[in-house]
Amino acid sequence: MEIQLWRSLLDPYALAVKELTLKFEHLRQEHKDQDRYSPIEQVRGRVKSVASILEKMQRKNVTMDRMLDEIEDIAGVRIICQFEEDIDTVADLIRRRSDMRVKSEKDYLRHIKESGYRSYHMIVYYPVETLEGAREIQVEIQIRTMAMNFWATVEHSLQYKYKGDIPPHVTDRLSNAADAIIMLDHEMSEVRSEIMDAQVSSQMQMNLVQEILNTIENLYHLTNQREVAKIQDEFFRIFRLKDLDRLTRFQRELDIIAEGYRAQEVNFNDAG
Ligand code: 0O2
Repeated sequence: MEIQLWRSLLDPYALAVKELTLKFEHLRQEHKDQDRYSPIEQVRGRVKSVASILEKMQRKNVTMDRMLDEIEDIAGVRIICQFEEDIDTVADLIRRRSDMRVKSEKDYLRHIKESGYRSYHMIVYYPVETLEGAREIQVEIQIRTMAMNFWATVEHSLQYKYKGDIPPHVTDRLSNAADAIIMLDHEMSEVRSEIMDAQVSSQMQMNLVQEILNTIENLYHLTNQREVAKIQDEFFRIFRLKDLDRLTRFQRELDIIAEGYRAQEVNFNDAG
């Protein structure tokens, strides 16, 4: 029997997971930087353990030569959302991307699994560059809410503990918990727009404060330090008011002062 070199075999999968995790995290950051609500709350990735691959091959009767084709979740990325509505948004984002191609989709939101499992799955082809050249890797992307993820994580641990044969009294509890999770996601969706507004405002404030402090720091290097100290005092006074409009006005005024000194664009950490 041919010897399997698992580490080299799985290496491109590790690269795909790293790249995709970084890309989805970047997408989340882009939303935040532009004061927009991010449908992505958290990103996680993993390469399936060899033990888990072997177990799945046995269960599905897959031979070694068919493994890379038929075990579709060797590379796995999980995208966690706050609200159920975000799941469709993320799935759409993925369908529109030019750096991956969707192979198949499974909707366990509208077709809940018998276990109570809910999630949206997409298998995508993703190209990676290796020493041997370009390769297309299959990656399973699971998209689910935080609440769905909590349930799935707990259920997965119990499946492991009871080797797939969870006793009925625990199954009943899990089933009740799955119903409660549906309710919870539904309730959160009802106040979604309020929560989104609150989060966008808080992000806007964080971005504003960062911009103001950058400008103050740039001014510090360019102008009279006593003047800058006065500006800083005024900033602290306005910051304490917790009034986003006042903070926005202050930033505009500061920009005008900074324009005079061309301080806005200067990043002293990058200079020289
Ligand atoms: P791991 O440890 O997460 O890698 P299947 O026959 O159901 O095992 P299939 O047909 O390849 O798998 O695809 P499916 O149904 O989309 O499931 C793939 C993955 O979804 C699973 O991988 C789990 O991560 C998750 N999943 C599917 N069903 C359930 C469930 O009932 N409970 C939980 N907690 N997770 C589920 P693995 O290989 O099972 O595990």
